[in-house]
Amino acid sequence: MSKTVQQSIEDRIASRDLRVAILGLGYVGLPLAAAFAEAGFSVIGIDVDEKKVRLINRGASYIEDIPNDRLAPLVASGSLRATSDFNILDTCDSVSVCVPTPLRKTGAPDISHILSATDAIAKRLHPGMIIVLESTTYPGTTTEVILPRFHQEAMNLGVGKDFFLCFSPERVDPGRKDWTTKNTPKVMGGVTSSCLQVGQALYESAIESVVPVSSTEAAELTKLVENTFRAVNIGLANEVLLICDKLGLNAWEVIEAAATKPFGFMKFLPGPGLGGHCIPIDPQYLSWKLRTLGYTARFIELATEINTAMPKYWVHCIQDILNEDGKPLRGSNVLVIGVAYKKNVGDLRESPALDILKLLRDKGAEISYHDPLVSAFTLDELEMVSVTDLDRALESADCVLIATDHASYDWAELYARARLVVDTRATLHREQDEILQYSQEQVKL
Ligand code: SAJ
Repeated sequence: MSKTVQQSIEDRIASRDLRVAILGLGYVGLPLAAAFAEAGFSVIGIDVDEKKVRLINRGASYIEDIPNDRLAPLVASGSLRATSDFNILDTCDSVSVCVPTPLRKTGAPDISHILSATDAIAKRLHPGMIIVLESTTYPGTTTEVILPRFHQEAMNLGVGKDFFLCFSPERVDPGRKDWTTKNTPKVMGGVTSSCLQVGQALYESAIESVVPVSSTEAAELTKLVENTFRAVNIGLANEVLLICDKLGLNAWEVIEAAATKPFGFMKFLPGPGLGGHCIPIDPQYLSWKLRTLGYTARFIELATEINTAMPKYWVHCIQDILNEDGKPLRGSNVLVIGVAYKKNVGDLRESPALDILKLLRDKGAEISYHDPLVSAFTLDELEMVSVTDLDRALESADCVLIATDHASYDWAELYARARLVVDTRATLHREQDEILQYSQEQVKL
């Protein structure tokens, strides 16, 4: 009896006789491509950005988590190559879709990248093909949006029989060294049980553990719950800061003390606001979907309200501390330390530091910034360049705002040189004894 499509594809997975495509070569796609290539597959990375394609084919990485000395050997051996030609999908057996899912200006999900990837695949859908969507999206995208497009284009092919469709959310934490694409458990749901079996067999050959769930919707929601959990708890940490401000207490001291509880507590810290391309965005995908079902996800909406108000809170702190020094914000020189959305990365996406800079500029302050990982950027039309002489900039600033606590800074040195400091990360004041070293008028947490 001839083998079913599923049996033959599973045999080819086992013998690594499979051409794996990764569509979208960003901070998710490139590490995934490397993991499959290192697992012995022939991997084709596909991206619309010719520059990325050229860099990869030269063994040059643009993703901090994938150093050149890991990428170059994969390219040199022929295990991994990149292209911008989508026709290559005709010869690929699997394709993992790792494209961005931002928000529209209206706050609604923008799945346009998923749609164009789906249409490109649908045109080239062939028997035995495995499609795994990794991009974070609202529950229902895989079965209500992607699957119908495949069936329109390839009426003769049946899902779960001729091709296999899964959702498996990415869990990349940029900059993290301990948990990587390879060793972070990977949740996966299939449109049918055979889809899940095939998708799981493929991913288990490159990733240490795959966590099967009952449907693609369950997998889509799992990711949103993970990131909503973070956004809501960061919102709570920021509200603890606002509460401590009213009570004249140090939020970091209180939260660090609470974190000594060995069970039943998970530490989140206040900050300048919520940055990155995931945590501020993903919960909005969930609340949008729920609104279409007539439900308001109040925790998400409240956390968003608190988190997005943090830049304004910190600008008021700067105004207050300058006021106590007899200086108006207008015309004062404010230096922002660290503009990336979190420590030790050079990524500006949704960074609250940018909102703080815009607010300061709109209130007439003279703004400048220093960030060892961000050399320059454009703030609306304003060209911003990181100051070169940090010591001089610290000494000439009327007030310094610490927005991103990159590990490379010497905080004691910075405080010693700065006249006034507003510290959104409490870089020095995690321990009680150090809190007493700086009188209140110099430091506003
Ligand atoms: N933040 C706080 N207080 C905290 C933690 C974070 O203000 O206690 C801020 C950060 O400064 C940053 C934002 O929240 O601006 C997001 O921080 P993050 O640590 O969640 O970092 P991301 O967005 O780079 O990575 C997250 C992953 N992080 C962790 O699990 C630690 C994870 O949620 C997802 O795998 C990933 O987003 C994603 O791609 O979805």
